[in-house]
Amino acid sequence: MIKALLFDVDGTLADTERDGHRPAFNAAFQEFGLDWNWDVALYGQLLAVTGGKERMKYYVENFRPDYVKPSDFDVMVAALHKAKTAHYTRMLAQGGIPLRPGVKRLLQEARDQGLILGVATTTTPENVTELLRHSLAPDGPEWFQVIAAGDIVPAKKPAPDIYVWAMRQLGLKPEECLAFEDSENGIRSSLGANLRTVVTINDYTRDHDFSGALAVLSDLGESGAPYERLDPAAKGERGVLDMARLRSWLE
Ligand code: XBP
Ligand code: MG
Repeated sequence: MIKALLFDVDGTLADTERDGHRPAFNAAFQEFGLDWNWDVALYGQLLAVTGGKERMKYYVENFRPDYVKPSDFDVMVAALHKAKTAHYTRMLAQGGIPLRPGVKRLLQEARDQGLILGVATTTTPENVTELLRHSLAPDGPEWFQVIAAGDIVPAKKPAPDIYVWAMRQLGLKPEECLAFEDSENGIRSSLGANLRTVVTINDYTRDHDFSGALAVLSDLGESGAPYERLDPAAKGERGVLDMARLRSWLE
């Protein structure tokens, strides 16, 4: 009996990475006078690491042997990330990043049917509330009974911690929930928490391994713009993912 839908944020609720987080990182690097610049291709490689602070450290360690870390490097990374988050939330406030197709429709329907909504994400909490407020509804954050985000857990995705934490807050078992993800790190996290998972891909993740997904879709679909089903089980199927179809998949 499905009681809750748990959503990843970046790449799932909205396509935030290429034109949102990435330019925000670059703006922070410029602000700090660093010659770091993450183009679209490099950022795609850096997305292997979840968490902005972790991603910057990964970049220095793996792509910048020339960079000499200052003694307070961790402090600097935290300050850089704070600046990046300010740039990103300002972008959201300017209404720059829309929700992906079908997201608002499914959230509204699930809410109308009394399901619990939750967020389980690696991103910073204020990035979630600002996205929901500006791209879903002014009371968007209040649609969700739990917003599990960022540093609230010790290990970020692909570790299952964030999903386990979210379900504990809701007092729900995995079989009562359904996860929505967009990436391999994400589905490894949700499957690690024993959650059935629907995947909607994006340009950065279309070639990821989504083995174990309940379904892999181009997006959630809207009437007049149906999704394309990409997993072998029903490749080519078209449709709109609504609660009736979800329930039929879960039975
Ligand atoms: C995506 C991430 C985040 C964002 C950047 O999270 O890994 O790190 O890329 O946001 P998810 P921060 O797909 O789990 O929503 O800089 O705030 O980490
Ligand atoms: Mg994601």
